[in-house]
Amino acid sequence: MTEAMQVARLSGSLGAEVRGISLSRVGTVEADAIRSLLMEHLVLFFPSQQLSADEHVAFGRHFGALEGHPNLKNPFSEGQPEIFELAASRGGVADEWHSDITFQSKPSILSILNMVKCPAIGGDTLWTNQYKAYAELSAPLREMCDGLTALHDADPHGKSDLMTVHPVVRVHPVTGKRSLFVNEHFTRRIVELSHEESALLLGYLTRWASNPRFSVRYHWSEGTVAMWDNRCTQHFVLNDFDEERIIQRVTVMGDVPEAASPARWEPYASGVNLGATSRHDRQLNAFLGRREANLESNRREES
Ligand SMILES: O=C(O)CCC(=O)C(=O)O
Ligand SMILES: [Fe+2]
Repeated sequence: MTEAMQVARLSGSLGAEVRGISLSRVGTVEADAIRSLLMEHLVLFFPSQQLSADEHVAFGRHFGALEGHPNLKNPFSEGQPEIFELAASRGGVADEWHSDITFQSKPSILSILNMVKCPAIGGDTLWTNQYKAYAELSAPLREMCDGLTALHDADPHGKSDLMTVHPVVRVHPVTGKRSLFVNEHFTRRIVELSHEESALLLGYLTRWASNPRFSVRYHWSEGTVAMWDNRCTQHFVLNDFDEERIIQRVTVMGDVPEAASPARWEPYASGVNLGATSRHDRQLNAFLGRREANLESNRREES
């Protein structure tokens, strides 16, 4: 079956459309071939699949353990807890650049989306290649970013207290390549920089990460399945349509992102006198305080 796959690249930076394979009848040989295609193209599209929910979950399981969405409502909670659905009529349009679930210490590895219903015009999705976004930074900026970490939170889901810290540059566990790992949706603060410096650098990096030169834009048809690697891409849905748009997703969870270099600097600490501007450090300090308390209680348990 794998010989029959036809692969057509969709842009100079990432993305390929794959035909000649039925995802409802994939075995380990085909899953391995798809995995290596994904490592090469970062996002794959399989038109005309029309997968049932069971077939969607079975396909996803070839690539690792699946998990429902930690924060968003799942209409399948009875029969299919692994499937997560976004419907435009319920406000489900992911129109900010992100990679999935980065507010968790183990963010999603892969996402596999089934386009259930889509508008005839509009509602395209864009992806960007974060290997390229990293590689095409200047050498001094790459070197600085290698040693930084950033705070991510689930504020877009109304849970700003749910937070974690990841390296700003991560090393992909399969390809060994470095990618930029900050996004405008979930990343709030660079831990080692002041609030103002962080806002400036994060603003720059998140804008740079979405440079059209690193991107692919996909126009959907119903029954298409897309799969992408969250470790080295970001995505964004165009909120420019009138009709209903429904996607269902399964999500392959997650490993702890590996940093490009060991931590080089301490977290930013404001001066001795708390002033009006200290409010910008409140969230970071709350996170660091909580992390210190956890470390302390682990130390006590071990001794
Ligand atoms: O609706 C889409 O095209 C993508 C939605 C999204 O961000 C996701 O499923 O992770
Ligand atoms: Fe997403």
